[in-house]
Amino acid sequence: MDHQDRFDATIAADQRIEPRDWMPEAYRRTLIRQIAQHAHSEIIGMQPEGNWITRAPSLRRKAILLAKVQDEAGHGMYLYAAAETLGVDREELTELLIAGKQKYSSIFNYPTPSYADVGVIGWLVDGAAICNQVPLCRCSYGPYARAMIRICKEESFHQRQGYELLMAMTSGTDAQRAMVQESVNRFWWPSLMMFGPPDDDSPNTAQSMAWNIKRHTNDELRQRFVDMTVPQAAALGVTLPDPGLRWNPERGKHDFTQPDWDEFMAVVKGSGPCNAQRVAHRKRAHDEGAWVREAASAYAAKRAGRAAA
Ligand code: FAQ
Repeated sequence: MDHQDRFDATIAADQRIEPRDWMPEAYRRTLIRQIAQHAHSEIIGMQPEGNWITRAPSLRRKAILLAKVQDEAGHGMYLYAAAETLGVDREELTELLIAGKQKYSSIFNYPTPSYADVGVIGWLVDGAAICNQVPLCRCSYGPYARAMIRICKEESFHQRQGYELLMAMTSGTDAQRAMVQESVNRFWWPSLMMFGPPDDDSPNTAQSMAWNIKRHTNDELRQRFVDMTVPQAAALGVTLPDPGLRWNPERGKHDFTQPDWDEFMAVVKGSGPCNAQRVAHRKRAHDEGAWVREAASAYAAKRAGRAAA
């Protein structure tokens, strides 16, 4: 059996590919692309909510938000580590992000002007992330699949904290309920875009599904998210801003309006409301951290020298 046959047989048997196994170059490249984008999303995704850490309305809310944002940094680290098993370097991936040569999720290019956005991000954005990521725990590439197990457990805590915050706000004053509704109106459409373009316009899905990297198409997961979210919105007493949203008894699913795919493409290409700000902030943090990386390498070199002596 040659390398390719062994790889094909492993995929056909729904088993895992591990870092030392032979893999086709295109499989490696697709994984690096997806895992790097995912890692960058976690790291850039710290910014919209991080914006509220200094202004959280109580010590309890601040502690919860700090923990969530720190978890996102941790997710970025697990994912960069998974990408490194494919032969790339984290430093190199960060440089590509800062140079605008690798993507991160469109959702993080929208602003967070209201504290209700913290709850709505937890509910809708983490909710969408969970829908998309639970199937990735069964991805054919071992290190990515294992990283996703831990990430999904933490994402479900994130989703709960968002929902709990929204429950508190919607049981509060009219002004608080209005804040929640206003935030839902802004985040609903970008949340639907998180799943990627419609299946007919998704160049990567078919091959990624054949390789057992993706387990469902973008449209299947988007539908699952809508069906999951509708009863949660009803329980909160908020309206999802889609006049076309209704239960379809024949399909046993909700019909809904597609988001504005031209807006999605513009955001992905760099013209979203916060793209420039997000990347500039990441670059500043990276530049300011240069001395830490230098000190860590000097320390590691010194220890290696001592061990060799
Ligand atoms: N934004 O052919 P497809 C989180 C690109 S959750 C930007 O369908 P694919 C947690 C796509 O890369 C968010 N670009 O691609 C959190 C491709 O371009 P390329 C991160 C997008 O890969 C919560 C092109 O469009 N989650 O961080 C987007 O088969 C709260 C054509 O698309 C993940 O990354 C988009 N929304 O499917 C953190 C999950 N959608 O690469 C903080 C893992 C598509 O050819 C706070 N990733 N594109 O140049 C995936 O599941 C997949 O990569 C998809 C895209 C589903 C995102």
